[in-house]
Amino acid sequence: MKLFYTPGACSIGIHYLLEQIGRPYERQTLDLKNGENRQPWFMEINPKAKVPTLLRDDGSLLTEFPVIAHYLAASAPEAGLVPSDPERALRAAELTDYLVATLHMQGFSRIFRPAKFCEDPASHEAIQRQGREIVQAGLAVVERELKPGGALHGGATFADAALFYVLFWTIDRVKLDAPPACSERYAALKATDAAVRVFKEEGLAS
Ligand SMILES: N[C@@H](CCC(=O)N[C@@H](CS)C(=O)NCC(=O)O)C(=O)O
Repeated sequence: MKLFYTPGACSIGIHYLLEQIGRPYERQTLDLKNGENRQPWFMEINPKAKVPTLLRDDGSLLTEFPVIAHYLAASAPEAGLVPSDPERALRAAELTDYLVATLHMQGFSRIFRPAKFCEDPASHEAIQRQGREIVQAGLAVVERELKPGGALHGGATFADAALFYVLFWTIDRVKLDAPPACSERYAALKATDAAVRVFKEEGLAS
């Protein structure tokens, strides 16, 4: 397997999951800032021009964070990241999709890249504010899932891969307030050996 990733991008969640399951893999960085993802050689591999991109051992391509996360977790049953309780597995998939489709794509995209939403620089501050509001509202929903009594309180699932990067952006990058169960989960994830290796390999301060 080979992971194409960009240090500090959402691909850090898949990098974390790969380290967690312990299967052999290669990794290759892509410089998104310099548009390396749009170079012909990469577009030939992944026409979506995005990270994370996973090339499997049979040469087939896997894209979209929730799908890659589910695939990796399912390919390493011994790691126990796909819950055996079907309801909990469903909630893990639901949370992963919400983190990626709403908090990342709707919220953080506005914060990091307001020009994607409107070219006029005068509008960027308002777009970023809207992004922060989307993230904060989303975190309140995530909090209900993680706190005691919530569907994903307790043991690890593949949703942690998405929690890892969304909470990394929330707490370490943008420095927004995160509710208590989200903060606790991030502290626990960050303290794992897998996370320590990932921060080091991506050249990020932990
Ligand atoms: N829907 C994709 C989104 C991935 C995504 O937006 N990745 C960003 C980095 S965090 C990217 O590759 N951006 C490059 C670009 O848009 O040019 C997924 O779930 O994997």
